[in-house]
Amino acid sequence: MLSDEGFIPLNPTTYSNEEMLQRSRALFEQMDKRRSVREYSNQTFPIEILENIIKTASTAPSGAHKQPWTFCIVSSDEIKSKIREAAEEEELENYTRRMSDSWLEDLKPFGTDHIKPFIEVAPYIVVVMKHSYEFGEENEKLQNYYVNESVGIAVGFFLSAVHNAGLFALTHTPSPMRFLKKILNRPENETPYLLIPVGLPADNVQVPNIKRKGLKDIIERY
Ligand code: IYR
Repeated sequence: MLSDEGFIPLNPTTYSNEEMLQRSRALFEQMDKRRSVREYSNQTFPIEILENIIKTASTAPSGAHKQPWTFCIVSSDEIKSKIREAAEEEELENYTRRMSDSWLEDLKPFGTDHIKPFIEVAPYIVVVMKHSYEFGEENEKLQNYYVNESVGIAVGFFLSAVHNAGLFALTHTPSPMRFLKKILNRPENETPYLLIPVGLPADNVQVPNIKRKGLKDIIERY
């Protein structure tokens, strides 16, 4: 939503170089501790925390500021079970037929298979929907722009906010994800983008022993 006033002053908060150095380092050190988690405790947490996280996600920039996203929060055990059953059906097909040998080989270090208990165990499942277009007042179709980029950025903000809150998540894509639209009864302009369990890790969870690329592997200077 754009304000009626057209343009308003930015009133930016700015910092000295030293402060920027410290702040940038502190955020990196915090984000470097983020890990995807595949095994959850069933311990729940106040939904207001998740709402704050979703408000943070929705501060992301988007094409023409259309904010082409919906974050569906699933806490109903019945709906989680339906989602798990349908997701495992697709994943069984993926692991046994659709994924190439090299893909399966690439996934070996992560120990994944088609069984997805986290969908039922995590207290909340957030299904992120992208809006390919919107409906206007007279049900006419209104265009959205750079929808994949916009929703991807919003999910990045979401994952950072989850980590900042001291919670854990997994970006899960039980593809094809059409079943999510059906189970959640979403309108025709929405397409499932990601399924994200959010919660606390199960006791003594282990994570894959992976390293992140260093600067020299991700930066080119010109
Ligand atoms: N969606 C499947 C397979 C999978 C694919 C990739 I690429 C991953 O990084 C992890 C898993 C699953 O969730 O098991």
